[in-house]
Amino acid sequence: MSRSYKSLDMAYTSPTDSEILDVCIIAAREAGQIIRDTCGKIAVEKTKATVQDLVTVADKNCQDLIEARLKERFPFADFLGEENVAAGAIASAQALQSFLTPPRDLLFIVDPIDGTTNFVSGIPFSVVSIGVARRNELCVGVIYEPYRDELFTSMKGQGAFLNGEKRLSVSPESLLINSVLGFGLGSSSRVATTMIKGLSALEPVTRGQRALGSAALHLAYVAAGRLTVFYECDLSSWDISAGSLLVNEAGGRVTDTRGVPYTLETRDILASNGKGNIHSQIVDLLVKVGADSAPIPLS
Ligand code: LIP
Repeated sequence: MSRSYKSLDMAYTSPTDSEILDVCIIAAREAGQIIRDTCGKIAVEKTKATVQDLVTVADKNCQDLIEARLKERFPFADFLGEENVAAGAIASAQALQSFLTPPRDLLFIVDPIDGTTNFVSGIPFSVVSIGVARRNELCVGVIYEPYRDELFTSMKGQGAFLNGEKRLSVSPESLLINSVLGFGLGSSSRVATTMIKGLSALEPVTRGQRALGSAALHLAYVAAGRLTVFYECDLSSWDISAGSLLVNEAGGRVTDTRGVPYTLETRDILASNGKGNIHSQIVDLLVKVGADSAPIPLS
């Protein structure tokens, strides 16, 4: 059901981005403490589309906590959480579409634990990701990495910050050959095959490649200038919405892998520092070798 605040016969004042950010930070930090305290100690509860696509009780607990905190303050907002959506790319795209048409006054897009395989394995590379959109336009992004207590935040038009004080800026590097590329192989052979094709083309023309196991963390690192580029196919809105706003607000560029500007429906993402010809060179290379998308089989 679409909730338009104006249609409800109740006094409602739209919250400011700053008010939204403050509550997202509280929720992200609380969920982050669960992640930090239980990393490597929680068994896999089930798998989703593939055996590589893991879910634990912590994913659901963190999502429920985040939703409760956000709904306490913004009861009429809509909430799209990874753990509420059936497995697979088609279900993910359909779930998002149901929140975009008609547009919602306030939509929270949440991945409670991005980097679940790392979390299950005890590898300290997983984050909470909260993207916020007003009528389909991103306005707030929060990514919290609890192991190093690094809080990456952004509000549209107001820059991106680390721990609320250090302004984030993408890498100044302008040459592809000096670029460090973050990537993920996804959770299906269909995506991995495409990604490996892309990496085979990019490896000879870049300085290094890193797979940290979390799309949101990769995007936060592009915004922070630690990675030059992040590339991955077939991701969901909850993996990349917060990080895409961070990269844009840190002076970077976010498109799909064919160079089309990012939207909430983007699934094949290329984020870069936007310097020199780095972005366009990568787009041209991916399209040339057929690594710009991982088509979903219709049957
Ligand atoms: C993960 C992404 C990662 C991708 C994995 C998985 P999750 O999200 O962050 O980039 O390669 O397949 O989708 O499932 O840990 O929230």
